[in-house]
Amino acid sequence: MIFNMEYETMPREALEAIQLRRLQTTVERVYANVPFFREKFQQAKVSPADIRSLDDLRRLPFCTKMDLRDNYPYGMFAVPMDLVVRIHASSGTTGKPTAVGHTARDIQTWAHLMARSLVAGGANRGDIIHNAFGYGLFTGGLGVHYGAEALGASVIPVSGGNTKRQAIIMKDFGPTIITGTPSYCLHLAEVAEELGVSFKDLKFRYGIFGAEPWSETMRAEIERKLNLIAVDIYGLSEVMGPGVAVECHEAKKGLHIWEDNFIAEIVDPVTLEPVPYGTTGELVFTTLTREAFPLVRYRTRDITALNPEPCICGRTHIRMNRITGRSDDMLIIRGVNIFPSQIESVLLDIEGIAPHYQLVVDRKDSLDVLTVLVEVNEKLFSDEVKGLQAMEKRISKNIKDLFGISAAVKLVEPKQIARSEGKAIRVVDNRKI
Ligand code: DLL
Repeated sequence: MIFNMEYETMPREALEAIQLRRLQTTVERVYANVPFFREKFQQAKVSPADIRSLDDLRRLPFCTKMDLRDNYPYGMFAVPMDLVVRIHASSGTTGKPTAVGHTARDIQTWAHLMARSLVAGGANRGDIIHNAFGYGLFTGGLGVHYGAEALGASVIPVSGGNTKRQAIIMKDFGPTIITGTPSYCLHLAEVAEELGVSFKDLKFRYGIFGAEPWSETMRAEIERKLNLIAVDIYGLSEVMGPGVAVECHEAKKGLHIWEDNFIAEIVDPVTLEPVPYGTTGELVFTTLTREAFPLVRYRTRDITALNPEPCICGRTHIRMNRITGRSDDMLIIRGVNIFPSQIESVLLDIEGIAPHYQLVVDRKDSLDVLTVLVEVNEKLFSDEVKGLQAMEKRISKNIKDLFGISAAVKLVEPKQIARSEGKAIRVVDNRKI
């Protein structure tokens, strides 16, 4: 089934005509209402009147997460606060996260795009959706929730965590669709098995997973363990939340980007020049319908390639490959986005800690485990064991308070962490996904 036949299967020409009209409106809106964009456009010597074709998009400057942080919290909003009905924030950031606002119409558009995405992923009216994405500032839980309601499916707002209870709910409530991060849902499957709840006896047909990188190998494992068909959903809070792009269950080969709402470009992360279809580079989005938080040429740092080939599902919207990495050092640990520099700021607040640290990430029982190795100075290291343990606990607590995730902290002797000739190796990611 296709949720919005007219728009999802629109011929390219008509789709591009809509894109141009909406791009012009967006550019006018940000120029009039967001000083940041007005100044950037003026520096680049472009004005809204210069945008006469989709190719003119390339004349506009890029924006980055740093720009959003600089204008924190509401500097990038394009509407007065009395029109903002919801505020989300990007997860796991210290001090200055990114705040993103939505008008009532933004929420409606998002719910609509999520409904499209759920249907593309195999859901329908009458389905019962076990939504294991976290509810809160993170957009996953509420994004899926509103989409499920717009579709007319029944949604169980179970959120993340409390895994044993989830297993019981899955058995008793008979959900037919599961949504969540792929790693958490695999973990959930393992816990359920331990409790004697077998996915073979459950009613799941499809699982719609995202918010973190995963692979074809993981898809095969999830499909086998959870006994369902698994599809990939993508999004980011700055641009909307989940539902920017999704795989169709018919092809399971690349994620359709809802192009009537977003223009996607792939650029070389170094030269920032657009690259041809099929070439891997950094994904850049321009929003076309966002009212409260429109973005022009936002660099996502996600690495992928675009595929314009027609799809067997009949949707005409371009597909992007699975995200294969990032052009920065952001890590996603249990769905929480973390930059090594943010851990660094926790460490440097503490006396006696040398500026050498390393984040080691492993995956145990399908869950990410973060270990933070931290060098201490000679003086501190000669302290009693009790003092060192107390410090490990303190750092671990600070990380938990700031990011909401548990990390094992290990203090090590001076000069224990390997020095590199070039950039320090801050992250050792042992996860095989
Ligand atoms: O993760 C929104 C979302 C929720 C997407 C639920 C899908 C499902 P943020 O917390 O802002 O938003 O994180 C966005 O997560 O730039 C990617 O690096 C990564 N990401 C999201 N989806 C995928 C995916 C949500 N399917 C950042 N595959 C993005 C790989 C993903 N990475």
